[in-house]
Amino acid sequence: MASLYNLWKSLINSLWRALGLEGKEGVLVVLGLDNAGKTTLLHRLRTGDVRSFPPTDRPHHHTESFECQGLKFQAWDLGGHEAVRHLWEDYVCESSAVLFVVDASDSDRLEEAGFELDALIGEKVVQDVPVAVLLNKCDLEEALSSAEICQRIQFDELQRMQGPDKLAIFRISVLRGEGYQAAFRWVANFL
Ligand SMILES: Nc1nc2c(ncn2[C@@H]2O[C@H](COP(=O)(O)OP(=O)(O)O)[C@@H](O)[C@H]2O)c(=O)[nH]1
Ligand SMILES: [Mg+2]
Repeated sequence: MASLYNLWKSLINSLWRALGLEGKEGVLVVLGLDNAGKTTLLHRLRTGDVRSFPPTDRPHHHTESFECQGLKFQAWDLGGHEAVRHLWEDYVCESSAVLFVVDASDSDRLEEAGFELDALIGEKVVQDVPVAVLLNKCDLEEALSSAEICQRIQFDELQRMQGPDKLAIFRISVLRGEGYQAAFRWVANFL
């Protein structure tokens, strides 16, 4: 048992090192519409496992969290769950950084994602908290270009409000294990 635990620990250590998170402490809040890929990302961070699994559409599980070596991850589904907004707002205020996951292949819900981002940044919920926008599912052919997504979520305006050094955008594929390393290294600078 002890050696299994050590194996797991060294796996997590090397994973953390690659992300620039080794020895860092803080609370990272993961936000985004349902189906963006938050659970998959957290699962990957927790286990190194990249398997695809069915969307988490269980109605009573709009939040999940895990804690590992001084880092606490707390994820929330946004959109249509206004009742729980005050819950995650409290977390965001106290957090070290926000990871905002967007499904880059879901053209129909980009405005909705942009609306939530605007609520977060425009209403000063995040204030000085850095926000990394993760355009996920870039492995899919139907994933939109960064330029189109930026235009549709009015990224320039968000950046003007948040400040260019506190808002960054990354193209990622959790499924392929690509892109989010750069995002975490950016976030790690603030921890
Ligand atoms: N093609 C592709 N699908 C993904 C990726 N990340 C997640 N998914 C899929 O998107 C769906 C929703 O993911 P989930 O993590 O449950 O989203 P959540 O609602 O934000 O927690 C699942 O079927 C995942 O397998 C990705 O990078 N590429
Ligand atoms: Mg989920």
